[in-house]
Amino acid sequence: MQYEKSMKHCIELAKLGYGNVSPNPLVGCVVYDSAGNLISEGYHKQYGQNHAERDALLKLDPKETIGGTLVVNLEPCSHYGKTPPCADLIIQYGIKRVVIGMRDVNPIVAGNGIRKLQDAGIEVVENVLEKECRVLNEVFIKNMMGQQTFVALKTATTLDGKIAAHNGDSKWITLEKARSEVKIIRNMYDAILTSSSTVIADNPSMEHRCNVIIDRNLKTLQGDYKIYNNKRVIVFYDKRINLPESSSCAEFIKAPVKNNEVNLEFVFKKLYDLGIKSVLIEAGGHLNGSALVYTDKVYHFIAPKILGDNSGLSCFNYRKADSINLCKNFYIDSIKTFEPDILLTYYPIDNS
Ligand code: AOF
Ligand code: ZN
Repeated sequence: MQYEKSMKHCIELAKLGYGNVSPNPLVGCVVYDSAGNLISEGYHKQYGQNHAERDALLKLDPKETIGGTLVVNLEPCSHYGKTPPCADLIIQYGIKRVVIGMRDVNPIVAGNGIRKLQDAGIEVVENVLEKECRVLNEVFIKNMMGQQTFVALKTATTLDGKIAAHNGDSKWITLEKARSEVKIIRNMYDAILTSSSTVIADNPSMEHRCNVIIDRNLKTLQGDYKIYNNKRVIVFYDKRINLPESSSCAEFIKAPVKNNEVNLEFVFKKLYDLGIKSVLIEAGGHLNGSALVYTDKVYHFIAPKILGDNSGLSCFNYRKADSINLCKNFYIDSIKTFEPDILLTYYPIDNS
């Protein structure tokens, strides 16, 4: 049996949980009988509901699974949480071999699931497509390891790195295929974070279940902006100013301000405490630049256009490097085409 192909299948199933399982991991599972026939598949669908392994096994009669193989992208759990331990159910179903993508980083599980299976005489194959499985659950890993919100950032630029012309015109840099991919990316994150400047300049709807606006002086309260039509809106503002009494359109949070900027470390910490375990920043060069030190991942769409204007707006107003060896460095994880545009996905290299 080709485990890598089965693991890819698990990853695809797991992705069906995007938008519904946070703060839990994305998990998919497939089951084969003793002859190697695929007999079931499952995934974690909703926070608090069955784990992927339980979802896949409960569709079967234990007679069918005796001597079979179960493939799952995350180590089966060993604890009583919202549901009983998946490892126990796997043992009850007479599975002979369990193939795992990565060990669980949740300290309650962390190897205990594997031990439970091995103690019951089950063969455990570890680390199949481990890198892919870790990328799939990079948010869960950061949450568990550092109790911090995962910060992603999306930008769309011309070939010469501009997000708008000098007068602010930005519609449209990328075309339909790229823009529908953005909707898919947004759904992967618990919230979209933007700035008052972007709200005022573009009046975007940024449709999402949770939108966060950094608005130091509460400027967005002076207009009628579409972003406020979303389900949940959180606004961070300067703690030294007074909130107008009639402000009921959002949750308002007082934040410390330094050098005329809302303290982003405070913002991300507060979001984590509010249960927002991942955010996607969609803003202009100013917020993008300030957020870069906190950013875990960048989605950078590039349109095959040259603005050719030095005074066009750049995607990152970051600390100015006087020499190339002072640049902040990244590694490119993938390059995908959304014709006629491309999407580069990159991660920061530490200490640069
Ligand atoms: C999931 N889905 O398919 C697997 C998980 O609160 P609970 O009971 O849902 O448990 C959540 C933990 O269970 C989670 O942090 C992870 O360690 C483990 N495995 N979780 O949500 C799954 N297999
Ligand atoms: Zn479980």
